[in-house]
Amino acid sequence: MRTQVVIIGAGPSGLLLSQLLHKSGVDCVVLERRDPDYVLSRIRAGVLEQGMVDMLERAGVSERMHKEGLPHDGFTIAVGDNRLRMDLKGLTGKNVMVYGQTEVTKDLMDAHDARDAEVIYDAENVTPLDFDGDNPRVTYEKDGVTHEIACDFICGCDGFHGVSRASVPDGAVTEYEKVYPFGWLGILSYVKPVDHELIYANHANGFALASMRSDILSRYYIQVPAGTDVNKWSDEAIWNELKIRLGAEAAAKMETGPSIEKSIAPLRSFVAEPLRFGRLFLAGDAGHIVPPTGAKGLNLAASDIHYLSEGLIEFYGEKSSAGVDAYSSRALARIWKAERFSWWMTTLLHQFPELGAFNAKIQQSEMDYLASSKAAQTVLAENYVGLPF
Ligand code: FAS
Ligand code: PHB
Repeated sequence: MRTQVVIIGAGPSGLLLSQLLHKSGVDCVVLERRDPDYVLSRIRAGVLEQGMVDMLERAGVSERMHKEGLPHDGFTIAVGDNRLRMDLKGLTGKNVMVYGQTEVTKDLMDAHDARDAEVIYDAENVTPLDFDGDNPRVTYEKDGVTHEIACDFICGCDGFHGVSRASVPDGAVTEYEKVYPFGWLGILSYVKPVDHELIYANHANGFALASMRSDILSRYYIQVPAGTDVNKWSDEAIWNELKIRLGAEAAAKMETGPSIEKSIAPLRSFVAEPLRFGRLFLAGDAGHIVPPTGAKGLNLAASDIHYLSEGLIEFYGEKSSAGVDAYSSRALARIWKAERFSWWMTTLLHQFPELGAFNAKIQQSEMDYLASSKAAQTVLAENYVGLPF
């Protein structure tokens, strides 16, 4: 079999890239090692930047998002007894869209199904080969049969634990990593959100986030030590901790109920450089990870795919390799800005007992400065709504 681009991974990065390439007449095949239900079962991001909204519109998959998504003009930060509403719209003229990654992925899957696109699920042992030359190829196994696809380019959209970055020769990639000593325990529950906007809280017990997926489906998180066993946390214990950490005002109106999903995400900052190895590209979580505090993970995948799809479409349309040659440096410039912001939001909003009382005073002074300075609020707001692509 031959195609122009093989995409490894049918998460949001891979499917968005595939949809944009298709709309510009570039042939591609997507190889996904799991089945669609598994991909949809992972509850992840909840906030879309305008850049991602624009990408979904360009991909022709934004109709349900505009119907069911929740545009948010701001959010609240609470550090100790201080609460501050970040007026995103007032400070930047922009807002964010609350619409779960699961829904984004479902909309992309539906668009692929509607055009009978080549997305091969349950593809085992996907292996990118010969990408250091001009004739890359990918092999995979399905139903016990080994298949080979010859192509021009391979796009590794296979996430942090994927095969693409792992296939790059030792020494060809530099990895930058910071692992945090805590994770986020998240629950999803069919209860009314505690507020009409998100609340990020840094309490002496730890971080908490009140988010949502709709006006009847809430998403909450609490900071837990790295390595925590999620089964050690009953729903009741989680609700009680959320009431403590989000404060009396939220506790008084918090609706509680059974969790329909409960999981712990580890927190790390990670960047691989470069994001290109001959005819192999890395995009999305395959190339970088941010702590979810700044709601950047999924949105960084969007800017990667913006640069990569533009470069590939230009390669086939205008016979120019300028775009693909510039991909890695263009993507990394925006990635590192999001890494900085996500790290900064994480250091502001989490408890670091190992850093002692001085760190706690620094966090309080950060909050005091934010509360007293429109300039400081504007810096936070312009990063949260998303820096330009
Ligand atoms: P993904 O990991 O989503 O998708 C990669 C796909 O490749 C998967 O379907 C996988 O099955 C497939 N794959 C892997 N290896 C393969 C192989 N060898 N062969 C074929 N296919 C392969 N971001 C936020 O903004 N907010 C959050 O709250 C948030 N929470 C998160 C919680 C967790 C547990 C994780 C892991 C991430 C979270 N993120 C969050 C970040 C997340 O949203 C990612 O940024 C987003 O999923 C990136 O999408 P992809 O790059 O498509 O990677
Ligand atoms: C979510 O709703 O899952 C969410 C929202 C904002 C974040 C992280 C996660 O910063």
